[in-house]
Amino acid sequence: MTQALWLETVLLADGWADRVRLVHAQGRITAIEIGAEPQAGEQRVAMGVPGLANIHSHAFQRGMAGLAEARGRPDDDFWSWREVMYRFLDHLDPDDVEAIAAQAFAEMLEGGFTRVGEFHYLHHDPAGRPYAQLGELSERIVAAADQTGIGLTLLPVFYAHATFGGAPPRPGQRRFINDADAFARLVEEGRAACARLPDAVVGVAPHSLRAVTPDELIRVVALAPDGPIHIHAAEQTLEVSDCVAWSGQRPVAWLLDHAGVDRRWCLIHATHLDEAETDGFAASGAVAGLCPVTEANLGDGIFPAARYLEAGGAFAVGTDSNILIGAADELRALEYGQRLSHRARNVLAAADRVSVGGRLFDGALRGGAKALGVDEVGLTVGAPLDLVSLAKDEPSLIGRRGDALLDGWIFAGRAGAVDAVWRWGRQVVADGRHVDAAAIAARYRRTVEKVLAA
Ligand code: NGQ
Ligand code: ZN
Repeated sequence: MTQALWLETVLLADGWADRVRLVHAQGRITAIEIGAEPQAGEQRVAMGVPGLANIHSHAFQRGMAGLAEARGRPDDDFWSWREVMYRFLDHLDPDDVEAIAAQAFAEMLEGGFTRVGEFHYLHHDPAGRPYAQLGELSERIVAAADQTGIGLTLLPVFYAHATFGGAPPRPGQRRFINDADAFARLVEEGRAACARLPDAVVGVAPHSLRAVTPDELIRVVALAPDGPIHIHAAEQTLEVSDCVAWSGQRPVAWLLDHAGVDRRWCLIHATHLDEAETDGFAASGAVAGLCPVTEANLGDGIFPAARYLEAGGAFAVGTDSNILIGAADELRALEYGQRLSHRARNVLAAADRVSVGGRLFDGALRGGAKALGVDEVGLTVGAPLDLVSLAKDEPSLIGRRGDALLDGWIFAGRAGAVDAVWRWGRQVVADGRHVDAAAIAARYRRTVEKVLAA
């Protein structure tokens, strides 16, 4: 069935346009009319932007958001946070994983993301035994995507070792571990599970150079020869020094030299780069998968975004630990990290795009599509109708036009700035809430109460 939306102003793939009708059928845009008159009975939107990709999520971690913010030992750091996270995931059964993922995915839609790259590494039961169906927990991620309507790029994670040099995994990692053959089956099952979603993509995710040997990396990448291929890299200085001790090279330098990193790849975090790595990475065509809110929360450090963008590097944003979920939050944190470290303002603006919001939104839109294996970028004929409506009574949007709307939303928008979202042509957020929010939240509440009481 053909349907249409009429927008007062909207950011199309080739720029802002006014009085636009987006005609869509079976999830995709079939026609765009600019300078159109609204028709009686047609749904109207004041200000629209394309939905962004959230390129890096561990959905289950939403369930422990805010629970690791009290000091556990005087030198709390990323690694002690990871111990808390491992203890939390020890309790989750398949229903819990689905309930938490549905809550996280609903919040992503409410926050302006219309597709998620789920970096999915929780595979086995709490004792580390495979479920009767190996891909049971991938199925649950797919079910949560199906229920919420979010676009899914499933990234099954290969994890085999505790650190560099093929070290055996630790007990806390038992739910993640597969050999190469089992992993190949897991990817196959993930593809089969995703067949029920309209436009899902399945890639692969070697977890990190800590968790995967070079031989395993080759086998894992061969399972998704066209990508997307995602890997955590250089988030922590300990990983950098361990990698140097193992190979004589830093993680990103090693990947660039040995792994065939190109536009199929997304390097998650890539926080700690020297200048040669920054420039080599930017030239590789791969995407930097930045997760600024989580990176701040975990005390990771600051990605050299100014130099990387100057060198033409592609980037996208992700919510990673899901401590707080929102597209504007990630883009704001990305720019603020740069302002704090450079003691300057409007650091990530470009000569040909002086609006920081415009530059960051456009960059994250392009990089996000590339990283999640989506061909179309933004609102254009043939692309999915994945649309975010900004609230016309949001104070920080009053009297703005064009990129100033993005600056207002990203830097000054409050909760509620996103008032409606369409994904695959269907309205999934109305009045700022997911259309199924009540049921999803009730199930999430029961799950978290149960898990925290355990
Ligand atoms: C993860 N999260 O896989 O959930 C990781 C922590 C690790 C982040 N890196 C575990 N933010 O890297 O070993
Ligand atoms: Zn991660």
